[in-house]
Amino acid sequence: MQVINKDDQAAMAQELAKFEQKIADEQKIEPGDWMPEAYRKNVIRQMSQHAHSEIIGMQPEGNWITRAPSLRRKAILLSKVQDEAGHGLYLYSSTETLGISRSQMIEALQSGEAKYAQIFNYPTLTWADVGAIGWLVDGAAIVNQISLQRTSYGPYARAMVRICKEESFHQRQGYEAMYALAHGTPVQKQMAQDALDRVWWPSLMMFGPHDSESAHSSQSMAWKIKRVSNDDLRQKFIDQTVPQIEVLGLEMPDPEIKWNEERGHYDSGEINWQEFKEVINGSGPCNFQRIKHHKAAHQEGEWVREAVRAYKQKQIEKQNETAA
Ligand code: FAQ
Repeated sequence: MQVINKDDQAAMAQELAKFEQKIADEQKIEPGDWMPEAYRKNVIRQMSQHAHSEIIGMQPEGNWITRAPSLRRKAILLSKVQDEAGHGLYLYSSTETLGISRSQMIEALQSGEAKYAQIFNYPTLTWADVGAIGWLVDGAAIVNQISLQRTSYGPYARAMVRICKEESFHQRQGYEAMYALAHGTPVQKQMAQDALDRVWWPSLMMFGPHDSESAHSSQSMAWKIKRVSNDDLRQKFIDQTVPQIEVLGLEMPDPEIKWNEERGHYDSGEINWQEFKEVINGSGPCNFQRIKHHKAAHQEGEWVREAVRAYKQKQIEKQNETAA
């Protein structure tokens, strides 16, 4: 066990007080700043899981790129999926500022140690699912990410500002695709309804367990890593989405959705938390397939990493030659 002497303890207490003051003053914590180890670990956990979600999230939609119903839809979907890759890359880079390498994060994802958003473990059965993902999944992601623009870790907050702008386009294109289906033939409308019914509940689960069950919330809220609670964000999403369902002319995916005048919010039914637990613990419909595909794609990209290493080595040798 490491023994900390009194001087070191006093210095640490001072650093901790400075850190807490910064948090209280709404200042950002930056990569070179002192931070408690538990803060660093928690931000790495959340940011890397967020990055993994963006990357794994490319798979369900990527499945439809070759089958998009028109050139316009295909071009939009291609650029959206590329945006998700970009989001993953900003987030991996920002997470690296906390002293973890990208390969360590990938290893944690592939071994199952690190999670990613459960929603991406469901299949995309029809074209309408692609619309529903843009509308509901990106819609839920934005509600959360807007609050994360004020997260206390500087690089994460700045990444969120850029990501939110792109997610906003994603949400709109998804809604527009759903609108076209909902106002199309009876079969297309039914496809839109089925996609809404299937994607609705997993979208609500994206906000995580109820506040009372959330392991990390109280510490994350105290350190302003999270700015709004899981349940409050979920309610915000429900309140903004129900009127959109009405505009689409679709049936509510949950018969218990009802405006509550007293609360000033929509009431809704209870989420199937057993299903949530199973999916986050690896037993969702597509968990195995998602990680298998990730491993294969990562393996196929090994030649790029090899080339980067060889190039770096050459640069070092050149520098050494010039210095000699
Ligand atoms: N899925 O104590 P809490 C996107 C885990 S980006 C899987 O409440 P926390 C873009 C949680 O990790 C979507 N696991 O946790 C896109 C923890 O497990 P751990 C991703 C979940 O962190 C769109 C345990 O349960 N967005 O969609 C989930 O305080 C379309 C206890 O939970 C973010 O990651 C879940 N849904 O709150 C891409 C936003 N919920 O780590 C392609 C940033 C909880 O101890 C297509 N993250 N868990 O093993 C956050 O805001 C938070 O991490 C929460 C969870 C709110 C997700």
